[in-house]
Amino acid sequence: MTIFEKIIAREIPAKVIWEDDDAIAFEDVNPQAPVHVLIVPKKVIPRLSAATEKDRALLGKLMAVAGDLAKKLEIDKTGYRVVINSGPDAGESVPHLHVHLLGKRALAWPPG
Ligand code: DGP
Repeated sequence: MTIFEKIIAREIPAKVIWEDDDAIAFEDVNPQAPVHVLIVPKKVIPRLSAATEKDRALLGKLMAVAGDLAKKLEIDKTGYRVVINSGPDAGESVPHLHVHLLGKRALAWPPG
């Protein structure tokens, strides 16, 4: 079980800000910006490169939820970044697909 499955199962605590039957969003434990939320599908998909044709609607939903939460967290006007780290070169550290939503500060580009 990954750490995110344990959060979904409420076996370990997290600051949950939104949830429905398909996904959950909670604050990142190691925030890289004043707003740093992880949007995690409840279906276990290890990473974006492991998603299949069947996951397309779910992937779209994760993006839509990121936009909704950006509004809820009032970073939609100042701007925000949505990131998925897939695989070792991207620095993926938890093998359960998740979308990072970062904002409330100016973010550098290109990323490191
Ligand atoms: P990534 O590097 O893209 O795989 O991002 C994994 C993120 O997960 C990282 O920013 C830190 C966060 N994280 C790891 N363990 C926990 C945890 O137990 N609780 C919470 N809230 N976040 C975690």
